[in-house]
Amino acid sequence: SANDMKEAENYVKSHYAAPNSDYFGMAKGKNVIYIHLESTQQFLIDYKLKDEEGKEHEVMPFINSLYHSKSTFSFDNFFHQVKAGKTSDAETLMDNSLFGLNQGALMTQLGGKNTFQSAPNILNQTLGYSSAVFHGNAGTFWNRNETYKRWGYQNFFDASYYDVNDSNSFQYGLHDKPFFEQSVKYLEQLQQPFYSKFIAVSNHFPYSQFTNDEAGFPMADTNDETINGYFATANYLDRAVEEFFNYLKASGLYDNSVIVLYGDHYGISTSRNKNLAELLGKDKETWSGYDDAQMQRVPYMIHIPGQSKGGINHTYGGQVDALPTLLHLLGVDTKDYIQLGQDLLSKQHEQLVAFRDGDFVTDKYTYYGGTLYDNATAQAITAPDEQLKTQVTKWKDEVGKQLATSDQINNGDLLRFYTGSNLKELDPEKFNYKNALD
Ligand code: GP9
Ligand code: MN
Repeated sequence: SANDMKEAENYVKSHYAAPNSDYFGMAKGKNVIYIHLESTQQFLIDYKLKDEEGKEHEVMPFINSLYHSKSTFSFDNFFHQVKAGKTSDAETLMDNSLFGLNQGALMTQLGGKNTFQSAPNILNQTLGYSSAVFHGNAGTFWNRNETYKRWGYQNFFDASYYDVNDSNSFQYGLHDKPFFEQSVKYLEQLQQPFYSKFIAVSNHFPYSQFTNDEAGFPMADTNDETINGYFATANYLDRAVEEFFNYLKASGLYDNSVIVLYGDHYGISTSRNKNLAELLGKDKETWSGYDDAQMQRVPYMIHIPGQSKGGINHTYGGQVDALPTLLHLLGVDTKDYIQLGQDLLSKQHEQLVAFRDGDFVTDKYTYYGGTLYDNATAQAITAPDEQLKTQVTKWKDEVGKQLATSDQINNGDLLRFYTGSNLKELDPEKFNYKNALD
């Protein structure tokens, strides 16, 4: 009901983090190009895989160069917050600053029904942005073709726009190099400024897409085939992204764009982490829930060509924080929007990262699977003092409130009652994803 919306609004207002004037509007007027790094975890950044002879191979040299660039706001304590909706949950978080559902996938269950106030719609109505998603898989996967209309995406280039065949694809669609290559002719026709997202997919489980020879990158040598192939597919993704940047530079789009790279969720599931331990220089025997929690970091980098205020930012945050961060860089204040995250560059940003199941991480503590850990020692805290106990209870409540508000908004379809922003109602039926740009 409208009353429930009011309650959610009160929470959002009380949780709002104001933009930092050092960064607000820094990327005003620029195109936005999201590059979705499938299954890419933060530990791959700067990682070098040793081959049988002990020679080191850098997994993601190009993305590492962006990560260390002064033109990039890079975050090394940024966590995914997805659950069963995986990629689609990450998209929900990044485009809406709302969580996915606790069970199943929001995009499949509610994406074709609910009212949203998503990034492409906000940017269209406030600054005249056009918008598009590019993805070399069937448009129905995760109910994207319906959901995107309600998010305000004007164009969706799904597999039907690409030449996909047995030799350039696998079960989740077109491989990243042909994907970026074939996307260019559509991207060029978008009206600027645009908000766009490229969902690359080659680095998807089971990571057996390439054999050793095809990949041109060594396989890891563990007893776990999934882990063994992961580095080579990540390397392929890296090289595909580099090719895409080369195109952006050649076309002139690069200088007018903000390019945001993010990992959607883990690539190696928690049940396999012990098999990965040795490659990370860790002891399998002492691997704990603490370590599993730390593995949920994913890359988040905002590359703004021409500026040099970037660097590696250690703020703790998650995918829910991405939209307010980006909008503030583009010069759109988020105070009238219903967004559950906080600008990572805001002085008011609270370093409390909710996992979808109620666990959480802060800059000092990790609460995972019912156990509290000290980040400084990686050890469980079995007897916290009163002060810490009170603090942990407060964090649990805050995390619970953030997740519950998200669920109320989504399950109650509450945004249809929201009138506190200047956004006009969006008619999803006005978008037709067939024959775009004809
Ligand atoms: C395929 C895709 C995969 O279209 O986005 O999603 P995931 O399995 O990672 O959720
Ligand atoms: Mn995914």
